[in-house]
Amino acid sequence: MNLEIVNCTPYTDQKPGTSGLRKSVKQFQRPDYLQTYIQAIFNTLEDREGSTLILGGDGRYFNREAIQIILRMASANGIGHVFVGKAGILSTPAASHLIRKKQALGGIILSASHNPGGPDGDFGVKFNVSNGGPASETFTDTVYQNACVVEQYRIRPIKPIPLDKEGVYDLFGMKIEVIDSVQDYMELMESIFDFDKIGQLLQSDSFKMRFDAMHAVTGPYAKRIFEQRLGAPEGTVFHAQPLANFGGGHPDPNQAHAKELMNQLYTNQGIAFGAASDGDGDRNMILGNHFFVTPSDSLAVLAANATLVPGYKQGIAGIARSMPTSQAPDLVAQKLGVPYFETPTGWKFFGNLLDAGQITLCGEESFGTSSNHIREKDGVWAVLFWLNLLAEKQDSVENIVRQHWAEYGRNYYSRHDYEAISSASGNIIMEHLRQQLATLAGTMIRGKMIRAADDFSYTDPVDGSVSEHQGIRILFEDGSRLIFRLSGTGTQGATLRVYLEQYEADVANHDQDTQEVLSDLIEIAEALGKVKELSGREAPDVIT
Ligand code: G16
Repeated sequence: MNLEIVNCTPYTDQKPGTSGLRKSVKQFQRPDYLQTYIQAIFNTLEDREGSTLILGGDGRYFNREAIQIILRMASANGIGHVFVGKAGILSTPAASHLIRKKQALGGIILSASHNPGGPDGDFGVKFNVSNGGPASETFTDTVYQNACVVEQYRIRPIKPIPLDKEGVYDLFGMKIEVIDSVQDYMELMESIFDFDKIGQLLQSDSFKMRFDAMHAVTGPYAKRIFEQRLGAPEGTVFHAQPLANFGGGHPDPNQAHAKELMNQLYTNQGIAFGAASDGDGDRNMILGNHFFVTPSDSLAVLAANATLVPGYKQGIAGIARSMPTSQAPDLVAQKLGVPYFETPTGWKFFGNLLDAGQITLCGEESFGTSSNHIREKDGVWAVLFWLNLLAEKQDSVENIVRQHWAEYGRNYYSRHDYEAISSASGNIIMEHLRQQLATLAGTMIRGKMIRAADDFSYTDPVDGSVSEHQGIRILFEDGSRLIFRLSGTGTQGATLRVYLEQYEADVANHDQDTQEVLSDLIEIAEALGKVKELSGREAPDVIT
Protein backbone atom coordinates (compact mmCIF):
# COMPACT_ATOMS: atom_id res chain seq x y z
CA MET A 1 0.00 0.00 0.00
CA ASN A 2 1.37 3.39 -0.98
CA LEU A 3 4.59 1.74 -2.00
CA GLU A 4 6.32 2.47 -5.26
CA ILE A 5 8.96 0.24 -6.74
CA VAL A 6 10.83 2.40 -9.22
CA ASN A 7 13.04 1.00 -11.98
CA CYS A 8 16.42 2.74 -12.19
CA THR A 9 19.72 2.50 -14.01
CA PRO A 10 22.67 1.98 -11.66
CA TYR A 11 25.58 4.44 -11.55
CA THR A 12 29.05 3.00 -11.50
CA ASP A 13 30.80 5.94 -9.79
CA GLN A 14 29.29 5.52 -6.32
CA LYS A 15 32.46 4.34 -4.62
CA PRO A 16 32.78 5.91 -1.16
CA GLY A 17 36.07 7.68 -0.35
CA THR A 18 37.80 8.40 2.97
CA SER A 19 34.50 9.48 4.49
CA GLY A 20 31.40 8.37 2.58
CA LEU A 21 30.20 9.23 -0.91
CA ARG A 22 31.16 12.80 -1.80
CA LYS A 23 30.20 14.33 -5.12
CA SER A 24 29.18 17.69 -6.48
CA VAL A 25 25.57 18.70 -5.84
CA LYS A 26 25.07 18.57 -9.61
CA GLN A 27 26.08 14.90 -9.64
CA PHE A 28 23.73 14.16 -6.75
CA GLN A 29 20.92 15.83 -8.67
CA ARG A 30 21.18 13.44 -11.61
CA PRO A 31 18.06 11.28 -11.95
CA ASP A 32 17.70 8.89 -9.00
CA TYR A 33 21.39 9.32 -8.06
CA LEU A 34 20.70 9.67 -4.34
CA GLN A 35 17.97 7.03 -4.47
CA THR A 36 20.19 4.35 -6.01
CA TYR A 37 22.90 4.93 -3.41
CA ILE A 38 20.45 4.90 -0.50
CA GLN A 39 18.85 1.71 -1.84
CA ALA A 40 22.35 0.19 -2.06
CA ILE A 41 22.84 1.02 1.64
CA PHE A 42 19.50 -0.53 2.57
CA ASN A 43 20.29 -3.62 0.47
CA THR A 44 23.54 -3.96 2.43
CA LEU A 45 21.66 -3.76 5.76
CA GLU A 46 20.17 -7.23 5.76
CA ASP A 47 18.88 -6.86 9.33
CA ARG A 48 17.10 -3.55 8.68
CA GLU A 49 13.50 -4.78 9.18
CA GLY A 50 12.03 -2.93 12.20
CA SER A 51 15.41 -1.35 13.05
CA THR A 52 16.17 2.18 14.28
CA LEU A 53 18.10 4.74 12.22
CA ILE A 54 19.48 8.20 12.99
CA LEU A 55 19.20 10.79 10.21
CA GLY A 56 20.52 14.32 9.87
CA GLY A 57 23.01 16.50 8.08
CA ASP A 58 25.08 19.65 8.18
CA GLY A 59 22.38 21.85 6.63
CA ARG A 60 24.10 22.29 3.31
CA TYR A 61 22.25 22.76 0.02
CA PHE A 62 20.15 19.66 -0.85
CA ASN A 63 20.06 18.53 2.83
CA ARG A 64 16.30 18.96 3.25
CA GLU A 65 15.32 17.34 -0.06
CA ALA A 66 17.64 14.42 0.64
CA ILE A 67 16.17 13.89 4.12
CA GLN A 68 12.63 13.73 2.73
CA ILE A 69 13.68 11.20 0.09
CA ILE A 70 15.51 9.06 2.65
CA LEU A 71 12.56 9.07 5.08
CA ARG A 72 10.21 7.91 2.32
CA MET A 73 12.68 5.21 1.26
CA ALA A 74 13.36 4.11 4.86
CA SER A 75 9.66 3.47 5.41
CA ALA A 76 9.40 1.56 2.12
CA ASN A 77 12.43 -0.56 3.11
CA GLY A 78 11.02 -1.74 6.44
CA ILE A 79 12.87 0.55 8.88
CA GLY A 80 10.93 0.73 12.16
CA HIS A 81 12.00 4.02 13.74
CA VAL A 82 13.95 7.08 12.57
CA PHE A 83 15.24 9.90 14.78
CA VAL A 84 15.78 13.07 12.71
CA GLY A 85 17.43 16.26 13.92
CA LYS A 86 15.16 19.32 13.88
CA ALA A 87 15.39 21.19 10.54
CA GLY A 88 17.41 18.20 9.34
CA ILE A 89 20.39 19.33 11.42
CA LEU A 90 22.70 16.90 13.22
CA SER A 91 26.42 17.31 13.60
CA THR A 92 28.46 14.21 12.85
CA PRO A 93 29.50 13.78 16.52
CA ALA A 94 25.91 14.30 17.71
CA ALA A 95 24.73 11.65 15.22
CA SER A 96 27.43 9.25 16.42
CA HIS A 97 26.26 9.77 20.00
CA LEU A 98 22.59 9.27 19.12
CA ILE A 99 23.33 6.01 17.28
CA ARG A 100 24.92 4.68 20.46
CA LYS A 101 22.35 6.12 22.85
CA LYS A 102 19.31 4.93 20.89
CA GLN A 103 20.97 1.58 20.09
CA ALA A 104 20.31 2.21 16.42
CA LEU A 105 21.35 -0.05 13.59
CA GLY A 106 23.19 2.95 12.19
CA GLY A 107 22.86 6.47 10.93
CA ILE A 108 22.83 8.34 7.66
CA ILE A 109 24.72 11.63 7.89
CA LEU A 110 24.38 14.03 4.99
CA SER A 111 27.55 16.02 4.68
CA ALA A 112 30.57 16.67 2.52
CA SER A 113 32.30 17.87 5.69
CA HIS A 114 34.67 20.77 4.98
CA ASN A 115 33.98 20.89 1.23
CA PRO A 116 32.12 24.01 0.05
CA GLY A 117 28.32 23.86 -0.30
CA GLY A 118 25.59 25.47 -2.40
CA PRO A 119 24.25 24.55 -5.84
CA ASP A 120 27.79 24.58 -7.24
CA GLY A 121 29.34 22.97 -4.16
CA ASP A 122 29.50 19.42 -2.86
CA PHE A 123 27.13 17.05 -1.12
CA GLY A 124 27.79 13.76 0.63
CA VAL A 125 26.26 10.71 2.28
CA LYS A 126 27.99 8.85 5.11
CA PHE A 127 26.75 5.71 6.76
CA ASN A 128 27.75 5.05 10.36
CA VAL A 129 27.24 1.64 11.91
CA SER A 130 25.84 0.57 15.28
CA ASN A 131 28.95 1.49 17.29
CA GLY A 132 28.41 5.07 16.09
CA GLY A 133 31.47 5.06 13.83
CA PRO A 134 31.98 5.27 10.09
CA ALA A 135 31.29 2.00 8.29
CA SER A 136 34.28 -0.24 7.63
CA GLU A 137 35.83 -0.62 4.19
CA THR A 138 34.21 -4.07 3.92
CA PHE A 139 30.79 -2.49 4.43
CA THR A 140 31.37 0.41 2.04
CA ASP A 141 32.78 -1.97 -0.60
CA THR A 142 29.56 -3.99 -0.39
CA VAL A 143 27.48 -0.81 -0.70
CA TYR A 144 29.49 0.07 -3.81
CA GLN A 145 28.98 -3.38 -5.32
CA ASN A 146 25.26 -3.16 -4.60
CA ALA A 147 25.10 0.35 -6.10
CA CYS A 148 26.65 -0.93 -9.33
CA VAL A 149 23.80 -3.40 -9.85
CA VAL A 150 20.76 -1.79 -8.24
CA GLU A 151 17.86 -1.77 -10.72
CA GLN A 152 14.96 -0.83 -8.48
CA TYR A 153 14.41 1.28 -5.42
CA ARG A 154 11.51 1.38 -2.97
CA ILE A 155 9.83 4.61 -1.88
CA ARG A 156 6.56 5.93 -0.41
CA PRO A 157 4.88 8.57 -2.59
CA ILE A 158 3.86 10.93 0.22
CA LYS A 159 4.04 14.60 1.14
CA PRO A 160 7.09 15.99 3.00
CA ILE A 161 7.27 15.51 6.79
CA PRO A 162 7.45 18.85 8.70
CA LEU A 163 11.00 19.00 10.07
CA ASP A 164 11.05 22.43 11.68
CA LYS A 165 9.45 21.50 14.98
CA GLU A 166 9.89 18.59 17.29
CA GLY A 167 7.21 15.94 16.87
CA VAL A 168 6.35 12.31 16.25
CA TYR A 169 4.89 10.99 13.00
CA ASP A 170 3.82 7.63 11.69
CA LEU A 171 4.78 6.76 8.14
CA PHE A 172 3.02 3.51 7.27
CA GLY A 173 4.23 1.83 10.43
CA MET A 174 7.59 3.61 10.62
CA LYS A 175 7.88 6.01 13.56
CA ILE A 176 9.63 9.33 12.84
CA GLU A 177 10.77 11.44 15.79
CA VAL A 178 11.96 14.95 15.00
CA ILE A 179 14.21 15.76 17.96
CA ASP A 180 16.17 18.68 19.42
CA SER A 181 19.51 18.39 17.62
CA VAL A 182 21.60 19.68 20.54
CA GLN A 183 20.16 18.37 23.82
CA ASP A 184 21.51 14.79 23.94
CA TYR A 185 24.93 15.93 22.78
CA MET A 186 25.07 18.70 25.39
CA GLU A 187 24.19 16.22 28.15
CA LEU A 188 27.06 13.99 27.00
CA MET A 189 29.47 16.93 27.20
CA GLU A 190 28.20 17.76 30.71
CA SER A 191 29.03 14.21 31.75
CA ILE A 192 32.68 14.55 30.62
CA PHE A 193 33.76 18.12 31.44
CA ASP A 194 33.70 20.36 34.48
CA PHE A 195 31.00 22.77 33.31
CA ASP A 196 31.13 24.79 36.54
CA LYS A 197 34.82 25.59 36.14
CA ILE A 198 34.52 26.25 32.43
CA GLY A 199 31.52 28.50 33.11
CA GLN A 200 33.51 30.54 35.65
CA LEU A 201 36.28 31.00 33.10
CA LEU A 202 33.95 32.03 30.28
CA GLN A 203 32.09 34.48 32.52
CA SER A 204 35.21 36.17 33.90
CA ASP A 205 36.04 39.63 32.54
CA SER A 206 39.66 38.70 31.99
CA PHE A 207 38.99 35.88 29.54
CA LYS A 208 37.71 36.36 26.00
CA MET A 209 36.94 33.59 23.56
CA ARG A 210 35.78 33.51 19.94
CA PHE A 211 34.27 30.48 18.22
CA ASP A 212 33.87 30.55 14.44
CA ALA A 213 31.03 28.22 13.44
CA MET A 214 31.70 29.04 9.77
CA HIS A 215 27.95 29.22 9.01
CA ALA A 216 27.92 25.46 9.40
CA VAL A 217 26.36 22.90 11.69
CA THR A 218 28.09 23.78 14.99
CA GLY A 219 26.39 27.18 15.16
CA PRO A 220 23.37 25.92 17.15
CA TYR A 221 25.56 23.64 19.29
CA ALA A 222 28.11 26.33 20.13
CA LYS A 223 25.46 28.98 20.87
CA ARG A 224 23.59 26.65 23.23
CA ILE A 225 26.66 25.24 24.97
CA PHE A 226 29.14 28.14 25.17
CA GLU A 227 26.77 31.09 25.41
CA GLN A 228 23.48 29.84 26.88
CA ARG A 229 24.66 26.98 29.12
CA LEU A 230 28.17 28.14 30.09
CA GLY A 231 27.45 31.88 30.10
CA ALA A 232 29.97 33.21 27.59
CA PRO A 233 28.93 36.67 26.40
CA GLU A 234 26.70 36.85 23.36
CA GLY A 235 28.82 37.26 20.26
CA THR A 236 31.42 34.77 21.49
CA VAL A 237 30.12 32.49 18.74
CA PHE A 238 30.04 34.08 15.31
CA HIS A 239 28.97 32.89 11.85
CA ALA A 240 26.49 30.94 13.96
CA GLN A 241 23.63 30.58 11.51
CA PRO A 242 23.93 27.39 9.40
CA LEU A 243 23.56 28.40 5.76
CA ALA A 244 23.05 26.17 2.74
CA ASN A 245 26.19 27.58 1.10
CA PHE A 246 28.10 28.33 4.34
CA GLY A 247 27.87 32.02 3.47
CA GLY A 248 30.00 31.40 0.38
CA GLY A 249 32.90 30.27 2.57
CA HIS A 250 34.88 27.09 2.76
CA PRO A 251 33.92 25.48 6.09
CA ASP A 252 37.37 24.09 6.85
CA PRO A 253 38.78 25.20 10.21
CA ASN A 254 42.35 26.04 9.32
CA GLN A 255 44.49 29.16 9.03
CA ALA A 256 43.66 29.55 5.35
CA HIS A 257 39.87 29.32 5.58
CA ALA A 258 39.03 30.69 9.05
CA LYS A 259 40.52 34.07 8.11
CA GLU A 260 38.25 36.24 10.22
CA LEU A 261 38.99 34.20 13.34
CA MET A 262 42.72 34.31 12.60
CA ASN A 263 42.46 38.06 12.21
CA GLN A 264 40.74 38.43 15.58
CA LEU A 265 43.32 36.31 17.37
CA TYR A 266 46.31 37.85 15.63
CA THR A 267 45.42 41.49 16.30
CA ASN A 268 45.47 43.12 19.67
CA GLN A 269 41.87 42.54 20.74
CA GLY A 270 42.82 40.72 23.94
CA ILE A 271 41.21 37.44 22.87
CA ALA A 272 42.79 34.55 24.76
CA PHE A 273 41.26 31.60 22.99
CA GLY A 274 39.94 30.98 19.49
CA ALA A 275 38.40 27.93 17.94
CA ALA A 276 36.57 26.89 14.80
CA SER A 277 34.76 23.86 13.53
CA ASP A 278 33.92 22.56 10.08
CA GLY A 279 30.83 21.85 7.95
CA ASP A 280 29.60 18.86 9.97
CA GLY A 281 31.16 19.69 13.33
CA ASP A 282 33.78 16.99 13.61
CA ARG A 283 36.92 19.04 12.92
CA ASN A 284 38.44 21.69 15.16
CA MET A 285 41.12 24.35 15.11
CA ILE A 286 42.59 25.67 18.35
CA LEU A 287 44.24 29.09 18.66
CA GLY A 288 45.77 31.05 21.48
CA ASN A 289 46.49 34.76 21.27
CA HIS A 290 48.89 35.08 18.31
CA PHE A 291 49.38 31.32 18.50
CA PHE A 292 48.29 28.36 16.37
CA VAL A 293 48.18 24.87 17.87
CA THR A 294 48.84 22.16 15.28
CA PRO A 295 46.25 19.37 15.49
CA SER A 296 49.05 16.90 16.22
CA ASP A 297 50.28 19.00 19.15
CA SER A 298 46.71 19.46 20.31
CA LEU A 299 46.21 15.70 20.61
CA ALA A 300 49.53 15.37 22.44
CA VAL A 301 48.68 18.15 24.91
CA LEU A 302 45.19 16.75 25.61
CA ALA A 303 46.64 13.30 26.20
CA ALA A 304 49.37 14.58 28.52
CA ASN A 305 46.82 16.51 30.60
CA ALA A 306 43.81 14.22 30.32
CA THR A 307 43.59 13.47 34.04
CA LEU A 308 42.68 17.13 34.70
CA VAL A 309 39.32 16.50 33.01
CA PRO A 310 36.66 14.67 35.07
CA GLY A 311 35.81 12.22 32.26
CA TYR A 312 39.42 11.05 31.98
CA LYS A 313 40.62 11.41 35.56
CA GLN A 314 41.31 7.67 35.79
CA GLY A 315 43.90 8.03 33.01
CA ILE A 316 43.92 6.92 29.42
CA ALA A 317 44.27 3.39 28.05
CA GLY A 318 46.21 4.35 24.92
CA ILE A 319 46.47 6.80 22.03
CA ALA A 320 46.08 6.38 18.29
CA ARG A 321 46.96 8.78 15.51
CA SER A 322 46.70 8.56 11.75
CA MET A 323 49.98 7.84 9.97
CA PRO A 324 50.56 11.37 8.60
CA THR A 325 49.87 12.96 12.02
CA SER A 326 53.07 14.03 13.79
CA GLN A 327 54.70 11.71 16.29
CA ALA A 328 54.14 14.14 19.18
CA PRO A 329 51.33 11.98 20.70
CA ASP A 330 53.62 8.90 20.62
CA LEU A 331 56.05 10.69 22.94
CA VAL A 332 53.27 11.29 25.46
CA ALA A 333 52.14 7.65 25.28
CA GLN A 334 55.72 6.48 25.85
CA LYS A 335 56.03 8.65 28.93
CA LEU A 336 52.66 7.55 30.28
CA GLY A 337 53.56 3.93 29.57
CA VAL A 338 50.42 3.32 27.52
CA PRO A 339 50.20 1.76 24.03
CA TYR A 340 50.06 3.91 20.91
CA PHE A 341 48.97 3.07 17.39
CA GLU A 342 49.57 4.43 13.90
CA THR A 343 46.54 3.91 11.64
CA PRO A 344 45.75 4.90 8.04
CA THR A 345 44.00 8.22 7.42
CA GLY A 346 40.26 7.97 8.11
CA TRP A 347 38.38 7.90 11.38
CA LYS A 348 36.99 4.43 10.68
CA PHE A 349 40.38 2.93 11.53
CA PHE A 350 40.08 4.03 15.18
CA GLY A 351 36.77 2.23 15.72
CA ASN A 352 38.08 -1.24 16.52
CA LEU A 353 40.75 0.10 18.89
CA LEU A 354 38.15 2.18 20.73
CA ASP A 355 35.64 -0.69 20.89
CA ALA A 356 38.34 -3.01 22.21
CA GLY A 357 39.27 -0.50 24.93
CA GLN A 358 42.85 -0.29 23.65
CA ILE A 359 42.79 3.49 23.29
CA THR A 360 40.97 6.40 24.93
CA LEU A 361 42.12 9.33 22.77
CA CYS A 362 42.76 9.56 19.05
CA GLY A 363 43.37 12.21 16.45
CA GLU A 364 44.51 13.24 13.04
CA GLU A 365 46.55 16.02 11.51
CA SER A 366 43.46 16.94 9.47
CA PHE A 367 42.06 18.88 12.44
CA GLY A 368 40.29 15.92 14.07
CA THR A 369 40.50 14.88 17.71
CA SER A 370 38.22 12.77 19.88
CA SER A 371 37.91 10.02 22.48
CA ASN A 372 35.99 6.91 23.36
CA HIS A 373 32.84 8.96 24.22
CA ILE A 374 31.67 8.50 20.60
CA ARG A 375 33.10 6.95 17.45
CA GLU A 376 33.72 10.12 15.43
CA LYS A 377 35.98 13.08 15.76
CA ASP A 378 34.39 15.86 17.70
CA GLY A 379 34.99 19.59 17.23
CA VAL A 380 33.04 21.03 20.17
CA TRP A 381 34.40 18.31 22.48
CA ALA A 382 37.98 19.36 21.60
CA VAL A 383 37.15 22.99 22.35
CA LEU A 384 35.58 22.07 25.70
CA PHE A 385 38.63 19.93 26.53
CA TRP A 386 40.92 22.93 25.93
CA LEU A 387 38.62 25.19 27.96
CA ASN A 388 38.68 22.67 30.81
CA LEU A 389 42.50 22.66 30.71
CA LEU A 390 42.66 26.46 30.59
CA ALA A 391 40.28 26.67 33.57
CA GLU A 392 42.34 24.14 35.54
CA LYS A 393 45.77 25.49 34.69
CA GLN A 394 44.86 29.20 34.69
CA ASP A 395 47.46 29.66 32.00
CA SER A 396 47.50 30.68 28.34
CA VAL A 397 47.26 28.34 25.36
CA GLU A 398 50.75 29.36 24.28
CA ASN A 399 52.32 28.67 27.68
CA ILE A 400 50.64 25.29 27.93
CA VAL A 401 51.98 24.27 24.51
CA ARG A 402 55.46 25.70 25.14
CA GLN A 403 55.70 23.86 28.44
CA HIS A 404 54.66 20.72 26.61
CA TRP A 405 57.45 21.22 24.04
CA ALA A 406 59.95 21.87 26.82
CA GLU A 407 59.06 18.54 28.36
CA TYR A 408 58.68 16.40 25.23
CA GLY A 409 60.48 18.30 22.45
CA ARG A 410 58.80 19.99 19.50
CA ASN A 411 57.65 18.21 16.37
CA TYR A 412 57.80 20.92 13.72
CA TYR A 413 55.04 19.99 11.31
CA SER A 414 53.33 21.22 8.17
CA ARG A 415 51.12 19.95 5.36
CA HIS A 416 51.37 21.25 1.79
CA ASP A 417 48.33 20.65 -0.40
CA TYR A 418 48.24 20.74 -4.19
CA GLU A 419 44.51 20.91 -4.78
CA ALA A 420 42.55 19.73 -7.81
CA ILE A 421 45.53 18.72 -9.93
CA SER A 422 44.58 16.22 -12.64
CA SER A 423 44.03 12.65 -11.48
CA ALA A 424 46.63 11.57 -14.01
CA SER A 425 49.29 13.87 -12.49
CA GLY A 426 48.43 12.71 -8.99
CA ASN A 427 48.82 9.07 -9.96
CA ILE A 428 52.05 9.72 -11.88
CA ILE A 429 53.62 11.46 -8.86
CA MET A 430 52.65 8.60 -6.54
CA GLU A 431 53.88 6.00 -9.01
CA HIS A 432 57.13 7.87 -9.52
CA LEU A 433 57.68 7.77 -5.75
CA ARG A 434 56.65 4.14 -5.48
CA GLN A 435 59.25 3.14 -8.01
CA GLN A 436 62.02 4.65 -5.88
CA LEU A 437 60.97 2.95 -2.63
CA ALA A 438 63.12 -0.16 -2.95
CA THR A 439 66.35 1.83 -3.25
CA LEU A 440 65.84 4.78 -0.89
CA ALA A 441 66.76 3.25 2.47
CA GLY A 442 70.41 3.90 3.31
CA THR A 443 70.80 6.81 0.90
CA MET A 444 71.82 10.28 1.96
CA ILE A 445 69.95 13.26 0.55
CA ARG A 446 70.60 16.93 1.40
CA GLY A 447 72.65 15.73 4.36
CA LYS A 448 69.87 13.53 5.74
CA MET A 449 70.05 9.74 5.89
CA ILE A 450 66.93 7.83 4.86
CA ARG A 451 66.25 5.04 7.33
CA ALA A 452 63.29 3.43 5.60
CA ALA A 453 60.77 4.09 2.83
CA ASP A 454 57.52 2.26 2.17
CA ASP A 455 53.93 2.41 0.99
CA PHE A 456 52.13 2.32 4.35
CA SER A 457 50.18 -0.82 5.07
CA TYR A 458 48.14 -1.38 8.23
CA THR A 459 47.06 -4.58 9.86
CA ASP A 460 44.20 -3.93 12.27
CA PRO A 461 45.33 -5.41 15.60
CA VAL A 462 41.76 -6.29 16.53
CA ASP A 463 40.31 -7.99 13.46
CA GLY A 464 43.46 -8.65 11.43
CA SER A 465 42.15 -6.83 8.33
CA VAL A 466 44.85 -5.36 6.09
CA SER A 467 44.68 -1.94 4.39
CA GLU A 468 47.39 -1.31 1.82
CA HIS A 469 48.67 1.68 -0.18
CA GLN A 470 47.84 4.19 2.53
CA GLY A 471 50.56 6.71 1.64
CA ILE A 472 54.27 6.86 0.82
CA ARG A 473 56.45 7.23 3.93
CA ILE A 474 60.05 8.35 3.83
CA LEU A 475 61.57 8.04 7.28
CA PHE A 476 64.92 9.59 8.19
CA GLU A 477 67.52 8.53 10.75
CA ASP A 478 66.96 11.72 12.79
CA GLY A 479 63.22 10.99 13.21
CA SER A 480 62.08 13.37 10.46
CA ARG A 481 59.38 12.14 8.11
CA LEU A 482 58.12 12.98 4.66
CA ILE A 483 54.79 11.58 3.57
CA PHE A 484 52.93 11.76 0.29
CA ARG A 485 49.33 10.72 -0.20
CA LEU A 486 46.35 11.51 -2.37
CA SER A 487 43.31 12.90 -0.59
CA GLY A 488 40.28 10.66 -0.38
CA THR A 489 37.78 13.48 0.12
CA GLY A 490 38.16 15.76 -2.91
CA THR A 491 35.61 15.80 -5.70
CA GLN A 492 37.67 17.33 -8.53
CA GLY A 493 40.73 15.65 -10.01
CA ALA A 494 43.24 14.74 -7.32
CA THR A 495 44.60 16.57 -4.29
CA LEU A 496 48.17 15.71 -3.37
CA ARG A 497 49.12 16.12 0.27
CA VAL A 498 52.76 16.38 1.32
CA TYR A 499 53.29 16.07 5.08
CA LEU A 500 56.55 17.27 6.63
CA GLU A 501 57.80 16.64 10.15
CA GLN A 502 61.05 17.36 11.98
CA TYR A 503 61.75 16.81 15.67
CA GLU A 504 63.64 19.32 17.80
CA ALA A 505 64.49 18.38 21.38
CA ASP A 506 66.36 21.55 22.36
CA VAL A 507 64.08 24.15 23.93
CA ALA A 508 66.45 26.88 22.71
CA ASN A 509 65.33 26.01 19.17
CA HIS A 510 61.60 25.94 19.75
CA ASP A 511 60.94 29.46 18.52
CA GLN A 512 61.77 29.09 14.86
CA ASP A 513 59.63 29.55 11.80
CA THR A 514 58.08 26.19 10.88
CA GLN A 515 58.55 26.50 7.10
CA GLU A 516 62.18 27.51 7.60
CA VAL A 517 62.88 24.58 9.88
CA LEU A 518 61.28 22.29 7.31
CA SER A 519 63.04 23.85 4.30
CA ASP A 520 65.46 20.92 3.80
CA LEU A 521 62.57 18.48 3.89
CA ILE A 522 60.62 20.67 1.46
CA GLU A 523 63.57 20.48 -0.97
CA ILE A 524 63.89 16.74 -0.51
CA ALA A 525 60.16 16.34 -1.19
CA GLU A 526 60.56 18.18 -4.47
CA ALA A 527 63.69 16.25 -5.42
CA LEU A 528 62.01 12.90 -4.82
CA GLY A 529 58.44 13.70 -5.83
CA LYS A 530 59.07 16.13 -8.72
CA VAL A 531 55.74 17.64 -7.73
CA LYS A 532 56.25 20.95 -9.54
CA GLU A 533 57.37 19.34 -12.75
CA LEU A 534 54.75 16.58 -12.78
CA SER A 535 51.79 18.66 -11.56
CA GLY A 536 52.62 21.89 -13.38
CA ARG A 537 52.10 23.78 -10.08
CA GLU A 538 54.70 26.21 -8.82
CA ALA A 539 53.64 26.09 -5.17
CA PRO A 540 51.13 24.42 -2.86
CA ASP A 541 47.60 25.89 -2.81
CA VAL A 542 47.17 25.55 0.93
CA ILE A 543 49.80 25.30 3.65
CA THR A 544 48.65 24.35 7.13
C1 G16 B 1 37.74 12.80 6.56
C2 G16 B 1 37.89 11.69 7.53
C3 G16 B 1 39.13 11.92 8.36
C4 G16 B 1 40.33 12.07 7.48
C5 G16 B 1 40.08 13.12 6.45
C6 G16 B 1 41.21 13.07 5.46
O1 G16 B 1 37.53 13.98 7.25
O2 G16 B 1 36.76 11.63 8.38
O3 G16 B 1 39.26 10.85 9.23
O4 G16 B 1 41.46 12.45 8.20
O5 G16 B 1 38.89 12.88 5.77
O6 G16 B 1 40.89 13.70 4.32
P1 G16 B 1 41.77 13.49 3.04
O7 G16 B 1 41.59 12.08 2.56
O8 G16 B 1 41.23 14.53 2.12
O9 G16 B 1 43.20 13.78 3.44
P2 G16 B 1 36.19 14.80 7.10
O10 G16 B 1 36.25 15.86 8.15
O11 G16 B 1 36.27 15.32 5.69
O12 G16 B 1 35.09 13.81 7.29
